[in-house]
Amino acid sequence: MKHFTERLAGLRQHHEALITRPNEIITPGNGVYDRYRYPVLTSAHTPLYWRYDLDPATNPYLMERFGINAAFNAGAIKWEGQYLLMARVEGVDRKSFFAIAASDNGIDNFRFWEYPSLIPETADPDINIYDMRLIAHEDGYIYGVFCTERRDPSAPAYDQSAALASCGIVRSRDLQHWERLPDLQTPSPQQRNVVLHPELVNGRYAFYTRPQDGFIDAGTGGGIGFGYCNDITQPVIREESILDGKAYHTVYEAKNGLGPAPIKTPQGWLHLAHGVRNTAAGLRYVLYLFLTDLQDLARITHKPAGYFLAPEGEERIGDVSNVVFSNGWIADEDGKVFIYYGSSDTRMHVAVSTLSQLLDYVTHTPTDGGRSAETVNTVYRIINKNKQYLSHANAAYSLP
Ligand code: M1P
Repeated sequence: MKHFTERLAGLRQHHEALITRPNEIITPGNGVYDRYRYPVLTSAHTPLYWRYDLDPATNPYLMERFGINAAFNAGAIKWEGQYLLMARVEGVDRKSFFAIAASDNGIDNFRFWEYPSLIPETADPDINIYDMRLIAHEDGYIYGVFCTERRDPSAPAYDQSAALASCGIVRSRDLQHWERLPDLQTPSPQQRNVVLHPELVNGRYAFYTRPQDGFIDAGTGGGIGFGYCNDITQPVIREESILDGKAYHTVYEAKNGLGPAPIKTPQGWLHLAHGVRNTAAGLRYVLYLFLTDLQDLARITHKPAGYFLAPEGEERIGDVSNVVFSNGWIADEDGKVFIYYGSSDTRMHVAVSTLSQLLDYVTHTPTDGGRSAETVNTVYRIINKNKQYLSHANAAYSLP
């Protein structure tokens, strides 16, 4: 009993220290956003009372009865003055579920609510659910749009990894009670990274999609798609167009997908997405930004070349290494933007910017010239413009 009590005190102290650790900006940064040193959520942030049986009679060794493997790819929303992350929490049994963690400042002190979220099933139960996008829609509901995965019924018995990905939809008015709607139907055999646009368009619901042939490979699909649905309670998209396709020798050569719902700005809808390319070391996931027209939602007006944020340091390593993935951001009333991203399918981080910095980035960063020679031209243009500030060719600066 003494061992139990001492061990529990140690666990509690350790857990509390982790949750209350102040986060700090990594300087000097790139001027576009501030990265923060510590992850905002990890598996170790989950409450001890989810993982341990705290009864000394039934758990004398105080061992973990249910292990949590990871907490990542969270949807995000500001709710009653708090920053909420609806994380993809993955048990050691490899099943993901959703759980909400709240913070007062958006950068640290994220604490999980007492219970994980209860997501109702459809008649065809989900085997695994993940990557929630939270959308405060103009119809008054908060929608949760996520990936639901089931075994491919056509796969032979020897193949136990073939899966079908579809888009599941729930909605709520309090983030506690969720109503499940039918899964979204689209012309594509599989869907992942589906996002609901936050406003109605001529009375219709608009979705960003990501058509794909296979579970991992986008195949003939891929690209961020777009389509309308007339009735959200019977969600069907009959026509899907590609808004932002895959492109040779770019960071979204293999596939891409939208992140969170776009933010409305005076200059257009600001989008955060992930791009994937293949390397000898496997797939590499990075984040990029683009802007679409305020009226014509499927028309990109600005798109910087390359990535906006790529894995760095410990972010590079995890269950699926070399991955950053975002499905949640929060735009505050004062113009601050909290960009939440998962790294390597393991943990959650935050980077903070402002709408004005992000718009400056998206409208002034050079676009992809498509070839190395154009990249060199871009660097030449920057150097030549900077000439007036260089007092000596390779060295000193004389700034205004
Ligand atoms: O493992 C990397 C990511 O893979 C999937 O993203 P996509 O469909 O674009 O390949 C998702 O499973 C995502 O959760 C995961 O982080």
